[in-house]
Amino acid sequence: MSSRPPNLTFKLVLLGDGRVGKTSLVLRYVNNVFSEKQEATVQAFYLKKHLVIEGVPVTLSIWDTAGQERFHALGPIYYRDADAALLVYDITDNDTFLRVRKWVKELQQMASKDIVMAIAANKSDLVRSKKYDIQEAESYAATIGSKIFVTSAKSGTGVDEVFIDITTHNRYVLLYTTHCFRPHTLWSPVKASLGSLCERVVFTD
Ligand SMILES: Nc1nc2c(ncn2[C@@H]2O[C@H](COP(=O)(O)OP(=O)(O)OP(=O)(O)O)[C@@H](O)[C@H]2O)c(=O)[nH]1
Ligand SMILES: [Mg+2]
Repeated sequence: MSSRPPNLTFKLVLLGDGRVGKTSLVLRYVNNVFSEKQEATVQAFYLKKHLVIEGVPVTLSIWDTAGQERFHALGPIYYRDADAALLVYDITDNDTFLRVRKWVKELQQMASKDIVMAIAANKSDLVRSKKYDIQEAESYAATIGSKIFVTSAKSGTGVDEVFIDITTHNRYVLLYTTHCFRPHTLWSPVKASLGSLCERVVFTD
């Protein structure tokens, strides 16, 4: 392995109903901008973000899909080989949460069984008193081994947290940062068994 740590590339797909704020979350995270007049996505939108997790450079390949029903059938193109899915709903509109459940079912049947999922309860700036009713969403997230993040693309609340958390929980990033990038911390039989994995987990940007 070279002394320079390799760049891990990690594919993240955003799914959710139309108008819930998927594109706005991505643009807030990558470019730190927000528009009240964000236009609906047609098919999908791609952006890249470089970040460093535990000293390891990671490239996030972000596929922001179109939420309008007429684009639903395109979903598999984007989630088929995704490492993670960020499921977005609008905290002020319960119907959009039902759509999250539908996407989860579809991912469980069609996507990689190792896909990491997180849920963003977006538009939290629209909820007065900051008393979010996300209990139902939290219980549901627990049943699918996932977490809820309360976000606002408008104010920026929770946005970095959700993207960083989902990246950190990617199994390759976890394995690489804990087992490969710091091999001296490993017990040697474990190191030997992971050796080939560490060699394989080399992605180029
Ligand atoms: N108040 C508020 N408005 C938001 C937030 N996020 C997005 N919006 C607004 O909601 C509308 C839809 O946002 P988009 O980011 O286009 O939603 P989308 O999920 O990408 O929609 P599709 O591309 O149609 O799937 C826009 O007018 C945004 O300005 C937020 O956190 N708070
Ligand atoms: Mg969009």
